[in-house]
Amino acid sequence: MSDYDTVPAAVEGEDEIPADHPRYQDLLTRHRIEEGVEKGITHLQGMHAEGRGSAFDYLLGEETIPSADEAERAAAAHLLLADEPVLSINGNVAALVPGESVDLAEAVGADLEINLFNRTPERMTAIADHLRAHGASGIKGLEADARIPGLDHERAKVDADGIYGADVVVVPLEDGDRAEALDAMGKTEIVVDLNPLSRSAQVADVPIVDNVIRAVPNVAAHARELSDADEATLRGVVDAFDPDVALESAEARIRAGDLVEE
Ligand code: PTJ
Repeated sequence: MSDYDTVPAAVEGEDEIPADHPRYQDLLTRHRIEEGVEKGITHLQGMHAEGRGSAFDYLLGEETIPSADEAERAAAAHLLLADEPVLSINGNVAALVPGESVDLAEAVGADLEINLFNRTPERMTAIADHLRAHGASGIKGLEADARIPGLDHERAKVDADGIYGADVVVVPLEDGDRAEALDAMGKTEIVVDLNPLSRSAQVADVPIVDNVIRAVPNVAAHARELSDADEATLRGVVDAFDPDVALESAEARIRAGDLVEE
């Protein structure tokens, strides 16, 4: 029996969540998503997406598995090699890892672009303000002066000097349609998705099967560690990574069902 018979149901701020609670990370994630919805950043559907993700995370053991860490290192190398890298931000990512996304963008010289499935001017503004409050500048996605070919929903709207022109794009918590369309455009795609069977993870050059809350800071840490590496070393990291092996390893871990204690 854990010291915590109950989960704090409603907290005013995340510092009220006991850091030694066995489900701390899950509680923190839930709290940030709830706050994101209240602030008009996260869409209500984002709660559903989070619930799905958290079930997979539970089965993964709520930790970065070794194959995900390798993927995060390969992602860092891709981003450092890129000419025009862009990190795509939706309502869940903005709520869960705003400061961490700004930090990763700084570490690899990438732009942040807001791209929403449920796009409204109000949400675009709320997310841009939220990212700026966490230190972002030059946020892209607001112009929307280009379109991803073959997509008939709001996620097709991108900036010409952002996602449209990017060579490497990080797409966390993606819907499969856009991941496939970006793949068809020839982009190098780094996908963060806790479901190794999702279409986005399947088309990614680098599928990261990890919680975005752990993945984004870990890619930044790898990027800082690799920042002095020469091009040949970075290419070596990229070439050594096999997306199929990473996906198989994550699926095997989930199917092993070695459940963490509730
Ligand atoms: O903010 P918007 O309007 O762009 O909408 C964003 C959502 C997430 C609602 C939209 O993209 C959506 O509906 O996504 P899906 O199709 O539900 O896919 C979300 C995927 O992300 C699922 O495969 C989840 O398993 C995964 N996921 C959820 N939470 C996390 C996650 N992956 C990593 N970290 C998480 N915290």
